[in-house]
Amino acid sequence: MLTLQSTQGNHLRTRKPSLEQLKLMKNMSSRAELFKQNISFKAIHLIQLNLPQRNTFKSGIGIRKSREALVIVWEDQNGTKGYGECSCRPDPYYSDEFTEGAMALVNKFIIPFLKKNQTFGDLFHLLNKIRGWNFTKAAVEAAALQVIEKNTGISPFSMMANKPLTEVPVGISLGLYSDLDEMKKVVQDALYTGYRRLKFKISPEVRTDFFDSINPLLFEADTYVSFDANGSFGENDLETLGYFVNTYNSMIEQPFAPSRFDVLLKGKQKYPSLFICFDEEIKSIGDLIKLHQLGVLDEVNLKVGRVGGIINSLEIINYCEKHNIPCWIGGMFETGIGRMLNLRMASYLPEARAHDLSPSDRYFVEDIIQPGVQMHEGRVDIKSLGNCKIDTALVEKYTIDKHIITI
Ligand code: OSB
Ligand code: MG
Repeated sequence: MLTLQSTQGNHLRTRKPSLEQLKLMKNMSSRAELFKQNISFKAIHLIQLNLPQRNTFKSGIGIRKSREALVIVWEDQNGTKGYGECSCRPDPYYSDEFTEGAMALVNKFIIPFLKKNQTFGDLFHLLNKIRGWNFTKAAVEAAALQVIEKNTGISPFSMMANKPLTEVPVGISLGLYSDLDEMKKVVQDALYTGYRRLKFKISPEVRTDFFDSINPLLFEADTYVSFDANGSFGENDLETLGYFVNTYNSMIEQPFAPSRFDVLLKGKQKYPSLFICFDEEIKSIGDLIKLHQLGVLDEVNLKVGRVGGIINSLEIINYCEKHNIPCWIGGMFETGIGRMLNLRMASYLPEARAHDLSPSDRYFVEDIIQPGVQMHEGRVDIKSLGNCKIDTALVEKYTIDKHIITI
């Protein structure tokens, strides 16, 4: 079991700019270069998919048996296509976005403002004028950026000073279990498969006695263990939360509801060693800076969609690096389209222990990219992703609704 050191109290200490960061500052012009790129527009395709999952997944948010995904395709005047995945849920229970709402937003507040030709800067401005709807904006941005990269070779990742990793360590997120034998088997399988981290969903109703019985397995293994409460603990649930704080000396993701700062302070006061990773609560760099400067943030689960896209994510990664904040990439059960982007983003986080980015076959009977994302000994080889192509026949097979909107 690894011990984490709290960054509390250190939050105002920053590193001197390293050579890498100086290089980064020099590279800032490439952001301007990207923003100047022209992107032409012919059509947006809104494709709703329903991908059967291998297993039912239960968390504090709800139960999932299949992944209802929204793929947004940007088609330019030459027929070049870029793909983005809107990874919000079909219901507004993780964030306030939901699939049908996302489609309405694109139809009403994005497409009518697109021109035959614009710069990426124009598009970025148009998207960021819209408040909220981060998953939706991120999908449009990702699709457009893919078109630009296909046409010019210029990508936002070229703004990064660090060289990307060639391999990315990944973990597994395990749901809530009501059957101990099932839970034990899943844990044994996950340890055997070689995941670099096991993340358990927890809630105030969680059976801590189940954890008592699997702890020998967990403590014996050399795998990091963490927990994700999806904001489910209130001030009357601190005793249950204490079980996880005191038993594991590990990280707890989003223990309290976003914005319940009062409960957060009570929790931190009661358990000084409570090490908090924020998920739902960080939707922008401003949220991150606020929690950091208030001294309550220990770690960040960065979801590209949740913060409104790639450009915003890279800004967050740079802030975390500068302030020594551990940061890793989270997931929303993305299909191969979103998963490949997440993995690419993860390759720019050399310090991350593991990301919530398991291989395709952990989630789906069949992914829409072929081959699917593969993992070896808990790592995904970034180069191998170059072979993963969107399989249009499979996209069709799992499509439940499709709209093509042109101007
Ligand atoms: O809280 O991290 C979360 C999935 C959907 C909504 C919220 C969360 C999650 C996960 C999935 O934990 C992790 C994964 O994709 O492997
Ligand atoms: Mg989470």
